Amino acid sequence: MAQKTTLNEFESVFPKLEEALVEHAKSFKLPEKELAWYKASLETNTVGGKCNRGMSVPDSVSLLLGKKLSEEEYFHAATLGWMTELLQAFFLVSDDIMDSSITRRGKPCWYLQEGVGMVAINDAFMLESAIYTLLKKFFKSHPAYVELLELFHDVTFQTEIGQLCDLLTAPEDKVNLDNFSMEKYRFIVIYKTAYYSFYLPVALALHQLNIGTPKNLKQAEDILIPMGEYFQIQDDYLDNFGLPEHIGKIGTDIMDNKCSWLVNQALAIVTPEQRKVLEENYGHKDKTKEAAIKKLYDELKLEQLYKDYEEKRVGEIREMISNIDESEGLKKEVFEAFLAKIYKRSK
Ligand code: DMA
Ligand code: MG
Ligand code: MG
Ligand code: MG
Repeated sequence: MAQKTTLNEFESVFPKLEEALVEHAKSFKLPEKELAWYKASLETNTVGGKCNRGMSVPDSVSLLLGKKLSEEEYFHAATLGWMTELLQAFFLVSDDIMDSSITRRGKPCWYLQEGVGMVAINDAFMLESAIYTLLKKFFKSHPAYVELLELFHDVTFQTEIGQLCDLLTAPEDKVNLDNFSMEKYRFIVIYKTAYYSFYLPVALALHQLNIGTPKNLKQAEDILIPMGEYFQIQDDYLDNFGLPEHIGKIGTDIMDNKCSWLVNQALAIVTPEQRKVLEENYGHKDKTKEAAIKKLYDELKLEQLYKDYEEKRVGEIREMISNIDESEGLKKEVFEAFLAKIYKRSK
């Protein structure tokens, strides 16, 4: 029988990885002060989240094997999981700078913490490098080492083109609602979120077990990309309708002029007068204007629209899962388990 990991169990692996990363930095005689900085950045930015992505690696490996993992299997799966969390940390540290965000995981964003500032940019790069340090140390002799390396490189690029499109579609103080469309939206979210958050953990699990066949990877991608798209739609919904106490961050999408799911839904149903409200108030760093948009979203009943979308989409994803071909070792439960983690989430 497969066994689900717990946050405690998963987090208990992190100190070993941190030690390996610190030892690696020490091998270049990195001075004490910088070593302590690196440790603080690793701990603050990598640990303390929900670890949905990271924990999905050991959970998937266990489901694929249909048994509780041995200590060694668990360590390797959790190490791959922590690499997804390092990739996420790299993206979040930079995303918060680019989005002018204030809080993350209930604390000030890293770049806003005492004495950090733009050093955060280099810290983001170092979080990314840590992935490859760990990969080399723990997976160098794994038969899928090159596949793992390429997977991280490919997914990183995919996320970066998504972020590029997200940012260029949201220029500061140049509001043009005609730039938004659901087609643009789908491109942004598939690349900025779905690949690294959903495809990556499952692809890592398949490679750990040497069943990353073209057929298995393709089937995983075909389901996990729509699932990741749904996840980012939840993120956009929660940006406005979620409670900061739950989501650990304060929404910035309206002020940031983002091509969010909500604004696209609004554009599809507004009257000409309501469109004027959008045109005059969207995308400004002004609390009163933001409040006018929030009021419009309520009038348009976007909360209910989202809930209806969620039910419909989850039904469709379940249908896709039921059609999976398990002949090369893939298992439907991997996708069911991932979906269960995010269905109706409030954080
Ligand atoms: C998330 O986009 C994408 C990446 C690559 C971090 P976002 O800016 O909506 O995320 P958040 O709401 O967490 O700032
Ligand atoms: Mg952001
Ligand atoms: Mg962003
Ligand atoms: Mg968001």
